Amino acid sequence: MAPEKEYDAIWFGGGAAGRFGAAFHKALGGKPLIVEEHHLGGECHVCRCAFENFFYDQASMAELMRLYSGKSWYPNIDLSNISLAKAVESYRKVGQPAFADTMKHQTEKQLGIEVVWGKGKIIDKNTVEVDGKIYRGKNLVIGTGSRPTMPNIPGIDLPGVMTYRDHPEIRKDPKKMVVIGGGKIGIGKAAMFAPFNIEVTVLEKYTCLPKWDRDVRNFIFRDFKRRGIKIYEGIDVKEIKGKEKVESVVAQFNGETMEFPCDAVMVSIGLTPNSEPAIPLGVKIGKGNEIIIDEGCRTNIPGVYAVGDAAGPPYFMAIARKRGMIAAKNIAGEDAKMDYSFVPDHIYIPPLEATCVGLTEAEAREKYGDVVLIQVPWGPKPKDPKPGEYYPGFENQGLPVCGRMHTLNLFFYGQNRNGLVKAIVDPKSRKYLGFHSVGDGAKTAFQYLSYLLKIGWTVDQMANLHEIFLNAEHFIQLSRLVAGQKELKGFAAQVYLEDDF
Ligand code: COM
Repeated sequence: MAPEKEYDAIWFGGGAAGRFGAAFHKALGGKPLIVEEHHLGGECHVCRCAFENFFYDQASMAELMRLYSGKSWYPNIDLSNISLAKAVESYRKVGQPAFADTMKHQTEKQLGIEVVWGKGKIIDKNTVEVDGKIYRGKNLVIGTGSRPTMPNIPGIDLPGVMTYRDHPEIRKDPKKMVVIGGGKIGIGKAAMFAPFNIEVTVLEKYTCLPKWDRDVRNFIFRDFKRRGIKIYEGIDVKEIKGKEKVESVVAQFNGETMEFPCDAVMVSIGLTPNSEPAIPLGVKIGKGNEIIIDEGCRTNIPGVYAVGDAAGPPYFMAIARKRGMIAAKNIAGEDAKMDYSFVPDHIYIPPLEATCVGLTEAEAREKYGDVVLIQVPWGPKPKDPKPGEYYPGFENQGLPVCGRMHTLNLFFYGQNRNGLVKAIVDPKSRKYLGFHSVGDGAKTAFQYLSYLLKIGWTVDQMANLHEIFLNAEHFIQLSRLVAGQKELKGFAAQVYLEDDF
């Protein structure tokens, strides 16, 4: 078979990494070809970020209706009509195909990148076959993504057991759901399912959100408690039971066997890179099934690169896209390297979101000793606040408030569920070490805060910025309040928020 054309690189997989890499490659003057079986943008608009964003809106709406129904001037809302199945149906009908078109249009028409559609087969490091046609590339970039990791337990194949991939496919509203795995996907899913009248229980073998700052974890788990979302940590799931479909989950907890009745199970214990298509090339594969790459996204085979989730964690769209960009630069003859420092992290917990970048307080104390916290709230909140009431003595209950449009509403009517803002500073250098937030709309700022951390931004520099009050994350004004201190101390009388979830 004669090759169709020769390309500077074949991008095997047109997900976030392949699409952005090919675009960067073309912009640098190269000739890329994307080989894609399903969708440009990968799983994004099928079941990952675009879907998550849409579903977050839906879940926030449901949660806000629940919170505000009948309060103040808000009408009483019939909450029995809230439906997860209906919410995802509209995504399937409109959102998913619309996003797919956008990606296709942007890639092929706007950017003019060649795409060959179909299931590709890697023949060798310069040759890919698609539907009997041969395509030749000087370089090959593997961007085949990842899949959910499934535990090897009885019942895992029962109908009703799903992963994030099946979430948009739900056709009937579950009543009781068990989420296996309390990482950011599991906690985010729990927070998103609960507003839809679903009783949610999270079972985590070790610790939920172990890498997150204690105060953010406390905020989330206290909020879960109030909303009736149950969490078990240190619990070992042994079996999923059911005749025709899932009926319960059996687990060992503190030496006891426990059974959790449910009609749906969401498995979220991690991701496994799809490295298999690259194995025949002889690329090195790591313990987690990832393709091993160097800082320049090169595999051990010259001219073969791996990008995105296929090359292992961190599993984050920005990292996928940046790996694509770095591979493109290196294909074009540069010597570019990935920088994994100060990568932000984010979870939707409707109607709010949690975002962080840099060190947690515990990590900062270990590394820098006495650190300064610039934080609100900085002490206990009323235990079971009634909507619309003021609680003297809890001076931090609502001000300064954290977040955007929901903040004041959540303070006044939402049982004091407005968020948390925390910056950690090294008092000697006055440089920030980490930023943490629970709020509404703060995540946008973290894209830039991660860069400020990297360049060693100080409290004094932050205090010189121009805030547009009320803003979503409050770091400018909070820093300005203390930046005048010669010896940086932060706020007086910091009182820890208790672990009371
Ligand atoms: C995520 C998909 S929206 S991509 O990164 O734009 O291709």
